[in-house]
Amino acid sequence: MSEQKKGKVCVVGLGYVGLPLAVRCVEKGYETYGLERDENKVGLINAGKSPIEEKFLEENLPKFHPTATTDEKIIKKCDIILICVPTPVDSLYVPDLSPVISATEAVVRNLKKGALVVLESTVNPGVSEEVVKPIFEAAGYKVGTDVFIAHCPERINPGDAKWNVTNIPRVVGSFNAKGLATAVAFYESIVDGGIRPMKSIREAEAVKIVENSFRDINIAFVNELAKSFDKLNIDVKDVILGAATKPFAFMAHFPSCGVGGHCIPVDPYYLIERAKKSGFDHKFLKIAREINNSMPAYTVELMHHALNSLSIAMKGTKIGVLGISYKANVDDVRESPTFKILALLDEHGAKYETFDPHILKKSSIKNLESLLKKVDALIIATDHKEFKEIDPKIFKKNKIKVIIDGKNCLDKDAIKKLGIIYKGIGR
Ligand code: SAJ
Repeated sequence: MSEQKKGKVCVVGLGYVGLPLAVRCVEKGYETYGLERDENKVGLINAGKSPIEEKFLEENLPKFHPTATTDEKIIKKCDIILICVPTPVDSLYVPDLSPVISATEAVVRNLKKGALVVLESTVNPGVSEEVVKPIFEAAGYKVGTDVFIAHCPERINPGDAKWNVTNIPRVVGSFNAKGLATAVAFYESIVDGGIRPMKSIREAEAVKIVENSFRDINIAFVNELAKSFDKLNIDVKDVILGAATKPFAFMAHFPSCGVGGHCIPVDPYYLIERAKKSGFDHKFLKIAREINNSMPAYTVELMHHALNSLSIAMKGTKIGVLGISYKANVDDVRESPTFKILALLDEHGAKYETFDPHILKKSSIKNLESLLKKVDALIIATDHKEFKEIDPKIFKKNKIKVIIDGKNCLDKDAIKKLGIIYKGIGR
């Protein structure tokens, strides 16, 4: 799209997905607004400060910040609306589309005729057709002429130094050729990676679910291997790294204390639930979810057995849990396995302290040294850089008796040489 033809953009939801997208639109010359319900975030963003600890945002937001507002009427001015709201699951893993529905309703209330509305939130195949489109039609809009609806699944990878909103290839689907062409042209104007038009909006919705389910089942595969190899006394990490020397047809994933985040543990449930409505049972996806959901308990059991081998009960023992974030070097706690680990430690009557340098507010102790002084055993729940750099001698100095390395990120041999019981996940 050339400069003069560029319309005004409104990004609905300025979180991990929407904010980098809005920043990129500003950088590419679009008059860009952000509709965000959190007033604090709005204030920070308008002051050019990132509410999220993220390298891309901290570097680019000060230079290219959108105009953020809590007022949905801003949509009336805009030709391109990008919906980037969360699509969580509830405690029974049933998908919750309410954020998508309320965002769509806000767009309908303020629609500028002829606008392009793109849903970036991850949804199961069918949501654009069965949920989003009817809301526009119920308001009397003709989809494909009064409004163009497309789906371009988000692919933000928090904490990734290489891949970000500027260069990650995207897929786009729509309800008709004009909607598709408009959406493809828009994304080609802001993304340096390729844009693949999909056969229909359903295929575009399915892509994201498939790519994240692919990751979830591969993680479940190595988590099951870890449990098996613990019994066979095989170091699963060494085996995976060995298998990864094969330059084709193998993609390394690694076992851990659990699968967290807003994507991987959530997205498969969208397909499981929708396929069930059409009479198909995704056994394999469900087994993978069960295996990954079992890892926090497996981790706590490893601690239980290790303490018992020293004739120490879990009850009353002080255990330090290092890491609250679901993923290394980010400050995101969504679906973090740490919360399940803490609940299980509670059930065992263990006393615990937590420390995460990226999430100090939720840490019960605000620095590593103070925590090490107070506990007898450790669970590493997040492989933050700060934890991987700890000199194992510090554990010895603080009389740590057991370390369960939930991310297989510490030096097993160095720790064992110091006479500390070390157990990883599958090593
Ligand atoms: N995890 C493992 N073993 C692995 C990889 C991850 O246990 O081999 C755990 C992590 O510790 C974390 C969870 O799984 O708790 C998710 O990790 P992730 O690296 O997949 O991080 P996410 O949730 O940020 O996933 C994003 C996804 N991006 C999008 O959905 C757009 C995902 O598609 C990417 O594949 C992933 O980043 C990535 O590749 O890093």
